Amino acid sequence: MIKVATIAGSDASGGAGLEADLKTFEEYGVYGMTAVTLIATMDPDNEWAHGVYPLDEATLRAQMQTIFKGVGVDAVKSGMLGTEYAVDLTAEYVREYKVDRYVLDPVMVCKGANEALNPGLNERVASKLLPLSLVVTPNLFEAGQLAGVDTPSSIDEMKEAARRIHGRGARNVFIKGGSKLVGASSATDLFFDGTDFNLVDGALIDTKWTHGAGCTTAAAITAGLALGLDPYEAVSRAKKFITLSLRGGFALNRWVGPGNPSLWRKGFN
Ligand code: PXL
Repeated sequence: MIKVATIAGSDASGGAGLEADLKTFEEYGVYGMTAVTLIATMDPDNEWAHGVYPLDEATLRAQMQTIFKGVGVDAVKSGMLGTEYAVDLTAEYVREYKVDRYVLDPVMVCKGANEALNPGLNERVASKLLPLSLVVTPNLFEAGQLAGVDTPSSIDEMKEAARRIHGRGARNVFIKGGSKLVGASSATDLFFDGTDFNLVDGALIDTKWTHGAGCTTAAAITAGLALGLDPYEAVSRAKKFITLSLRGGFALNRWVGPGNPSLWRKGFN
């Protein structure tokens, strides 16, 4: 059995975070494990405002020991880390266990917000984790932050950000969210392996129910890598996976709605 792990937050509403990762791993037919960094909650009495409850360092380290020393992994993903020690433990275990297929999803904000929750932490993620990553999966905002430039607003600016992020140590850079560029008529993401740029195109799905799309995409890339795909193949398949999932997007309540990754299993691919 192919085994993958996610080091991520739990989203109590189930659409993002490690819940999205596990659902995606299941669709890919790989065995998923979790090191929980924090629990994210949403307040129905206060416009779905997010609460963040980190787990302490010893609890996180114990989960890392379970996974890396106790079992072993074919690929690893990290998502919302939330604390300095979660960043440091991720770097320590990826390095010590020589994890080659490590996907860094540099989660800085939940959807809607466009302000980094913790700029100091983002810099720590960039300096400690980019050099260990096989693939990094920023959205436009995160790409700007990692690259030290304004949020890209054109394909050329996405390319420049990708170049800079590659220069900081990521072996492959996948910038998501070209659909947000002015006038975009398709969902165009950008893949850069340090030599060539590839535009990864998908249909632009007209839905506001996209909660967890970033987590799902990075989890799909991780599972694809674990199954032996090369980075570009893994990204291309993940793009099909998330496009299909978003076609099945649905409302959980008036504030939030996730995609539906199970459409993949149901044969809509
Ligand atoms: O989608 C970003 C994200 C990642 N991880 C967790 C989250 C969210 C957004 O809600 O809750 C745990």
